[in-house]
Amino acid sequence: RGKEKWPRGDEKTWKDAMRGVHSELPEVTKSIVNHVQTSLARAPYNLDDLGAYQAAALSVRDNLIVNWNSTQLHYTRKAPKRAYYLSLEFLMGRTLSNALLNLGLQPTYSTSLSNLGFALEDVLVQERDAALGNGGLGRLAACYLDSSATQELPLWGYGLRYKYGIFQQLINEHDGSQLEAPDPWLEHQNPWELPRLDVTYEIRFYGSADRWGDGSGRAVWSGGQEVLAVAYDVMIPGYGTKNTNNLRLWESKPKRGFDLQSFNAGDYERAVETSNSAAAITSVLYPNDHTVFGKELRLKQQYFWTAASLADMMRRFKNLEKPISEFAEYNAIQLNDTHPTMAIVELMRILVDEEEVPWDQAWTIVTNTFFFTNHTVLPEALEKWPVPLMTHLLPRHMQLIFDINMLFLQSVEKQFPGDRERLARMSLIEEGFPQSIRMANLAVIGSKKVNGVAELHSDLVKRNLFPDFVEFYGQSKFANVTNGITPRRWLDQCNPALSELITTTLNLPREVWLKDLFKLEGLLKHVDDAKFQQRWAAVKRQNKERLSNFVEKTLGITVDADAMFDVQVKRLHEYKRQTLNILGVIHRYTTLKSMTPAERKKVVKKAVFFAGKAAPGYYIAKLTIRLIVNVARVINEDPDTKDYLTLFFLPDYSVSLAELLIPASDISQHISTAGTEASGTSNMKFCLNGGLLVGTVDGANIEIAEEVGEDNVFFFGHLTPDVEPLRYQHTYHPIPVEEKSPALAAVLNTVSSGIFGADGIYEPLLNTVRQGDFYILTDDFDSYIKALEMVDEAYADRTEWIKKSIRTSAKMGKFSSDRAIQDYAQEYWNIESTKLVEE
Ligand code: GLG
Repeated sequence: RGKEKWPRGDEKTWKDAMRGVHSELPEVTKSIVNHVQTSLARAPYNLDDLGAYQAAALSVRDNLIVNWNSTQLHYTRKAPKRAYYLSLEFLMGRTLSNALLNLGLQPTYSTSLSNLGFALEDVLVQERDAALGNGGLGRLAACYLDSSATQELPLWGYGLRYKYGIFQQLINEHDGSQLEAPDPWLEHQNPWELPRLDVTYEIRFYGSADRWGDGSGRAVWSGGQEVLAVAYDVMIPGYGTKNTNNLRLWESKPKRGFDLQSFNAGDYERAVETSNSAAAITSVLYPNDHTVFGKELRLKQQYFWTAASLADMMRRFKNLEKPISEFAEYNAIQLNDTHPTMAIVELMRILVDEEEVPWDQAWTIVTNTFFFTNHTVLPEALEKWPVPLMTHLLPRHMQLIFDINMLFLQSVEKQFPGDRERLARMSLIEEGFPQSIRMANLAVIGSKKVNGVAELHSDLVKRNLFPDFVEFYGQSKFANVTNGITPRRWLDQCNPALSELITTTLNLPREVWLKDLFKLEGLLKHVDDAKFQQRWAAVKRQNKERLSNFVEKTLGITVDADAMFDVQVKRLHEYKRQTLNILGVIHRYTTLKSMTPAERKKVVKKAVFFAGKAAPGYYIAKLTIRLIVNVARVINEDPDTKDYLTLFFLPDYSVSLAELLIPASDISQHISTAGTEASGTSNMKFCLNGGLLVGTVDGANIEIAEEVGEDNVFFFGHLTPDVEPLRYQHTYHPIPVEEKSPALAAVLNTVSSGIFGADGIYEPLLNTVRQGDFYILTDDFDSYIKALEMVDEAYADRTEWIKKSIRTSAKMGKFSSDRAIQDYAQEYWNIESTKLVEE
């Protein structure tokens, strides 16, 4: 030993803090050091960044717990109406930086950590993402939690505490294909959750249901298997307020350790098996996006979660000592897609069987409590459960669904006598072998209001998904809430330099504009100010360098930060058309190849970035990834072109990676077939950070263009009403690609020629375009290429481009999730802000 040396930070600060005698040290420093010594039981000598993260997180958590406790107590005392957001997915990402921002403790922790020898930014990246979601739907839920706390609304989230979140994506070095690895995110302790071992409920599966047979509709459900739901609470701090909301996640556990009888009989394996099957319920997040597999375990998850959540709400409501008839006056429940639809049936069961509420009154309570958001019009994503499976797993609920359906169809019959086809369309039961339950129909009839997530989408929900229901209930049950994003994470945290520039330019405290995003319009006054333009461009440049450094570290390839950064990041799906993008890249590559060196010099340099996961069983999506990776390998090595065009597939897309990519984009692509992307939310994030949008006339792209002005976006492609006729044409009167788009045909042939991998491996992907072309790539390719040419042209005029970028950010006020959550609070849930007041 001998040469023991203080490794990091200020020795005296450490020693004073450890002795706990020095009163002049900041509280934060003492608290961090105290957690190092006690909670972590570590010595400062060998403390690394991860240890520093853990100690800092525990110290921040102490603050959160105080606020969280006071908020919950305050809500209990005031007993306001509450709202509950039921979502199978919450894609939270990292928490520490968000908690620091919302608590206003960023500067304090930065200083304290630096005195202890750590840089805040190195500490922050030690945190693992909480990735309990697939994509937009899960991230939307996370943004809404942030906004509900910020707006001081009494809202709780309810979800599942998956042991494994979304899989980790790896790229096979050999052939470029996607590999999946588990995401054991709880391996290190999670400081952001509070286990509530005292908050548990018993959840029943299987067994039998016996009707009373007295005409009351009541029944007794007994037997089967019981599983324990244990609550874990995640604290959700609001920005610029002490209000701290709650996200309650359920973990499943066997009711009694394991089956002692089998164990004693010497059958150890069987004894553990029962305990495994209970634990399996919350073990993994289903990695599917826009596809539904009718797996029993998934239905188990849905019921386990909704039953535990409702039992919890019921217990809280009972503490108010109000008559059960007032349940809907104190509780509003938002269904995030059809996943929590069983909650409708479960509340019916509780009311009818347990609370002995007469059927009609129970149904009135239910239909005043629930609200349903639809997130997609893709038919393959609308959930349907086989009747035999439901009967086996939840026999009582199957009876209730049949009863609800019978009474519902009677009322339809009354309004539309003799219209049997209409009854068949509206029924909760779809005929077939086997019969199945249409969860979307159940969600509609069990809810007070139904909404889509952008204007166009809400329109399609009415016209294409539920036209019969609109006729039956009238227009007013169906409405729109355009999605939003939290500007705290998606501007201030991910782009601190831009946030700083905005604050000084608006000459407003950032607390003001971060809570009222319409204030960004004030930037318009400065759009012609050359100094401001320069600063704006410098921030973008700095973010591009930050991304370049990351790419160099992870992929070992240098990126020229002078190039235009063109980004498409989202789940891989045919309707999102990453294929269109990669075929466009190949077109650009072959065009460059055909040029003389002198001609190439005039072309705008471009770096194209892709990231996104494909569902493990989605063959075509995985093949698209493989094509992107292999095209990148060819292009990035080609001495003729690599100075003008580079291509990157960044593995393992996540919230944290998005935070790095989004601020660095010059353009981003949102190019779904018109009418297929319900809203999109990353489009909002890119535009908020001054990236321009290339897109189709789809989802929230339309409303973004309305706000920022059509001359600041690059639109292309056919419109929604064109899509069906084109599909019809592709199916019944196909025109060869060569005829419709010679340019596209040439690109397809280039891929077929084998320069990105021989043996025809990409043929199945290319054939989706050559035959059927369901996502109308052939029809949109030429106008897509034109749009990209216009992007190049516009980019060449740097000043004009910077102005476009400023104008875009300035007009993004509408897309704050604060606006969206207020819309839900006022128009749907009827809940009010309940500010925590200090006593
Ligand atoms: C969906 C849609 C997106 C939408 C998101 C949030 O596909 O267009 O933005 O929900 O509403 N499943 C999704 O990601």
